[in-house]
Amino acid sequence: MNKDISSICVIGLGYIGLPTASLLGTKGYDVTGVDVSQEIVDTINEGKIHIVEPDLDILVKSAVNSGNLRASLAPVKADIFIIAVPTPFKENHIPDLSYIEQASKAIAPFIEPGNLVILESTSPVGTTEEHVANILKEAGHDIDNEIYIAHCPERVLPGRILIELVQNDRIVGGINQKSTQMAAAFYKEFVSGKVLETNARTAELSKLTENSFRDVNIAFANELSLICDKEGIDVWDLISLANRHPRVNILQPGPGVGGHCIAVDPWFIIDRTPQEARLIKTAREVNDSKPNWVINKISEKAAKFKNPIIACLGLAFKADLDDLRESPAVEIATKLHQLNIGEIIVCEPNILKHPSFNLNSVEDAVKKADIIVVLVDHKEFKSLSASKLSEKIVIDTRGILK
Ligand code: SAJ
Repeated sequence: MNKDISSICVIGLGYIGLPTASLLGTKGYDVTGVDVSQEIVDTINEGKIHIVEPDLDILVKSAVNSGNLRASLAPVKADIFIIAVPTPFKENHIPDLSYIEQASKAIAPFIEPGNLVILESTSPVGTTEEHVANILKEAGHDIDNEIYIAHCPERVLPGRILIELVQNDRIVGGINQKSTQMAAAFYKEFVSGKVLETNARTAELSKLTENSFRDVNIAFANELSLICDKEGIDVWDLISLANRHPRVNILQPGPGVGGHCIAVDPWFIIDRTPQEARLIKTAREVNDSKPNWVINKISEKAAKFKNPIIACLGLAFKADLDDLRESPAVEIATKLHQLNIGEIIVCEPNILKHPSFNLNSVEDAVKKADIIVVLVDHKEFKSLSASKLSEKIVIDTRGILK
């Protein structure tokens, strides 16, 4: 631990802020985590967590019990401020930077000369300079000489957050050289991967590029699934064969792309450079249209029954998580329900209740259903035996029941 830095204030206690705050707490820093939700603040102060992520409960409990982590509704003075708030989009896929702006305004009165402010939230190019730095400048801080501001995008994969938080390489880009150096020195204290230095704008675009790369590649797989369906070819066989080529590595098709990152971040590039980002936009459209394609497939099968029971297996945006944000599975189940083509029953082993659906166990859902639709590759579904499915119509959007 760097002796010059002892206190850290983390703004936003979600999927990134909470793991980061608790990791830093267990490394010996004095950490205050800030969130707008009283419920979240109370939960964390009891040493508990409000999200599902492997081992996070143990880390939070240990950081809180050691006295190094506490949650609060308001920021406090600190050596380093880390902003880890959401960056969703508004209508027409316009980035919504209001959470970043609110967080910057909230910490402004607590910042002192020598402090470092790090924006970890995924952000459109220019956000660190034009929003965070500008707000702090307007609040009276000397951003050129007295305080330091940098962007260090989070790059962790939900489900592997605690491992990747430490092991992944980090990209650090300051609004000036000194800010970059200060931020890089901080991450080197707890990251075992490389800490790579650049400027704020390149760091911003780098994060967006990584997620757009994945989106474009998933779109390729999803497009192949449509082509294979027309040609009567098994897309998973096709991909595993093509991937035997030493320079081919195709991702997996699915019911669409969900989550708060890959389905969102490419729009931050498209919004600023729409003429240039043609491939990135098309990929978004291919992936966003996949849920409707799945719904049409289910409707075709349902039309052969009088009032079929359709079991949707999974609501989360990907395997073995409770995260339903931007989930294509939720979109499909909701639209199927509205279409009135049968009785829709839902199974999601990672959540206890859902506002729109009564949840069934896997066994009940499979037993009752005429049509089974696999929407998420949860471990509970992978082990379904062929004998239980033999009488059913199965639409497997993840290719796990082969
Ligand atoms: N998906 C497919 N086929 C695939 C891979 C994924 O359909 O072959 C779907 C998933 O089911 C899911 C969506 O894509 O609906 C996104 O899942 P994901 O596992 O690809 O990514 P996320 O959103 O969980 O995390 C991504 C990661 N980015 C990259 O791998 C480039 C992670 O490292 C980032 O930190 C995270 O976004 C983020 O926070 O930006």
